Amino acid sequence: MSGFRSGTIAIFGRPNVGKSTLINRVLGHRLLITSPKPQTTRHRILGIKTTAQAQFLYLDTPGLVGGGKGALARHMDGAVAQALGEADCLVMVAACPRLQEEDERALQFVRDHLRGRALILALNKVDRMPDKAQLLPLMAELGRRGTFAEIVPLSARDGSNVDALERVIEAALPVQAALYPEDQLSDRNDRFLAAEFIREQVFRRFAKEIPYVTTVDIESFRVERRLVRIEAVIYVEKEGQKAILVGEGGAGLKAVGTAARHTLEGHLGRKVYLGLWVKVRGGWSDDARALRSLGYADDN
Ligand SMILES: Nc1nc2c(ncn2[C@@H]2O[C@H](COP(=O)(O)OP(=O)(O)OP(=O)(O)O)[C@@H](O)[C@H]2O)c(=O)[nH]1
Ligand SMILES: [Mg+2]
Repeated sequence: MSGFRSGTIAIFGRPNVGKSTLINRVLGHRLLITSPKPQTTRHRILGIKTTAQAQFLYLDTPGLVGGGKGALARHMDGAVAQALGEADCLVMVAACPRLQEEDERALQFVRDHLRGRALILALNKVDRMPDKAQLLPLMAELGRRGTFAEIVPLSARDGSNVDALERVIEAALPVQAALYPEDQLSDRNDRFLAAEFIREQVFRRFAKEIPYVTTVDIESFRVERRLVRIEAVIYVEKEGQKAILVGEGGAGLKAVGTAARHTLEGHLGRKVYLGLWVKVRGGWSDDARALRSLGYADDN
């Protein structure tokens, strides 16, 4: 096919600006987990969209903080650096109503990785600017910096102007054949996504430190005739955290399981049985070997 474009797009920015929500919107599928808490995304994950003219390989990345301490923080910064290194097109996501100090730090981080590639700014959450007259001065101010080849205001939540971003990205991709089969949605398998959907519910339902001391391991994943049978363990660092997560009479764990099962059934288009346990594994987040055994080493 002449003129077909295909390439990798790194989606990066500070935590919580809506990177994963934006990719889900573009894909029209709930592939990536999202939550109101920062640092929800921990891995570099590919979301693939194929049209008649192009194949878009969107790389979701963990929110960029830079210089975080501990093995998990280093893993997350490394995942961003690797995505920026391999992408054809760089899209920084920021959120209305203004750029913050953490956005400036993310910008500083990418400046060292540009190598002549254009930088596109997706200015997300415009639905939060009730007075659109405020948007124009912000756009003008950002434009004057000369840092961004394009600035696209949009809302990942309601979908407005997301198509404009897709057009800008398409024009930036190299002319070449598709790199993945046209019906492939991700580079991650359903077993990996199952763990993510469980972790998503912990991020959405629990306050303070609980999400940050939690990881999920899928012990078995079996496709049976009538349903998909999944057994999973949620790891926390201390006994007290386990008690909070399990909740009174098991109510907390049950709510996590029910909601995660619904997301999984939506993704797989099949009935799911989900068996869920909580176990304590002290210090997993700062132990490089524990991280590897929990699947944190395979993406950087
Ligand atoms: N109002 C509004 N909220 C949004 C929009 N896009 C995302 N959000 C919300 O912002 C929060 C963060 O969204 P995520 O997609 O998880 O953000 P992220 O940048 O991937 O965050 P990390 O993975 O933690 O770096 C969620 O509560 C989203 O619902 C938007 O366009 N408008
Ligand atoms: Mg995310």
